[in-house]
Amino acid sequence: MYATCRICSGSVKGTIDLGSHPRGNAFPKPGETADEFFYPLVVGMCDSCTMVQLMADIPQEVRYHDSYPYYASGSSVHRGHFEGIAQGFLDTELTGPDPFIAEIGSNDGVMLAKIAQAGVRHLGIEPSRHVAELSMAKGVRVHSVFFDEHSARPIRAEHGPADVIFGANVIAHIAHLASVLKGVKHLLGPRGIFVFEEPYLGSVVEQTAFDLLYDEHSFVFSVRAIQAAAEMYGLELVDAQLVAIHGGSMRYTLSQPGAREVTPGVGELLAAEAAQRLAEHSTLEAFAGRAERIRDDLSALLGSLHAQGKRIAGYGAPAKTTTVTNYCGIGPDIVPFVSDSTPSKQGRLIAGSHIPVVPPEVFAADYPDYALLFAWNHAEEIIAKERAFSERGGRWILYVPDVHVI
Ligand code: DWN
Ligand code: ZN
Repeated sequence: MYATCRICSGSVKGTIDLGSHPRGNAFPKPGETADEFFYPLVVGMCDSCTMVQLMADIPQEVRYHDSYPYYASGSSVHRGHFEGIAQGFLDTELTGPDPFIAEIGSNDGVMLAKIAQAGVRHLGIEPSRHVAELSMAKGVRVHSVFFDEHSARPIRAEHGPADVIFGANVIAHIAHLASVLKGVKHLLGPRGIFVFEEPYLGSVVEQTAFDLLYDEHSFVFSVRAIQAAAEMYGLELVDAQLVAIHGGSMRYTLSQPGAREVTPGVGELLAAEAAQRLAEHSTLEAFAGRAERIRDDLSALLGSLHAQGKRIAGYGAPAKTTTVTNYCGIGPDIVPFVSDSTPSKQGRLIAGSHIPVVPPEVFAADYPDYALLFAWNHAEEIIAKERAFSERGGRWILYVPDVHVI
């Protein structure tokens, strides 16, 4: 299976085929599952620019609907992370006479609220209206549009060039990335930086985190592919740093060409990617083989626990839950409910697998024997919070990087 590369128009060879899947964050209500949207979850790499991407085209309006249920403030670790990023910008990049920072996909304002408190000129660009409203309540200025080369023009005309453009867990979502890079080129000041962090292909491959593949992730970035994409659209990759969030992310910094010095980290990461053979189709094929092994091991473990009469609950309903439950055939017969702290997900179902999402109180009221940790990227925070479950003999099941019980 081949597709045309969204970045360079080269040829993308589909190598990871996880079958037919619904949208990761659809969360249908019970009784509203008849017309679920399904698409083929096939991911491949471009022969020319090496960008790893979803083969299918999914209209973005279908994804970031007004009730998009993800809140970046939902974890205390994430809140601290984004407040730290805001403070970093305030200390280093936003120190001039009248600095300006724009954030693409500002979500519930977790980062920009701190910028707003400091009285610095800012603009959140967030198409999902209800999360935009949450950030407005925190004093954040928001423009409810999709960012691209067209919407960037009136933003620059009104606010002037940006000292910083930021995006977290959003840039890899945008299928029209080429147009976003053109928009960034236009909005970014001569010494400005475009900083974005996204789940990292190197970490996804290393940990076999197949559940990070779903409709919202149009791309899984590598340093090599981002360097090529930046160059193609008149920007330069000047820094890249690994970040321990979402199971392994990379923070990229782009500038206008020649405006900033390229840090040694870029070369070091490129060398590490070459050693990992990250730009080879065979690496993705091997990843797909390991994902199948995890699927078989997890199905076998859950089946055997169920046969022994053990009670199993799911913990956390991130978008990843949709991929793993649908790929592994896990339904409410084996995992009768998933506990999640997000009110807008509660009372709804995991798309496709139709496991009901319930509030954490249901989990605590009658602890199961095993908890399948779908939000494995928050393992430390969750396991610490749920100490009482472990103390009463409860065990956690994890499946990344392999199936294990703790
Ligand atoms: O790209 C994306 C990423 C990286 O973030 C998005 N498209 C959306 C989001 O993906 P996700 O849904 O996989 O995010 P999380 O942060 O892994 O979601 C964690 C889920 O677990 C949330 O629904 C909240 C829940 N949770 C909980 O119930 N109790 C989380 C914590 C920390 C808890 O204690
Ligand atoms: Zn390409």
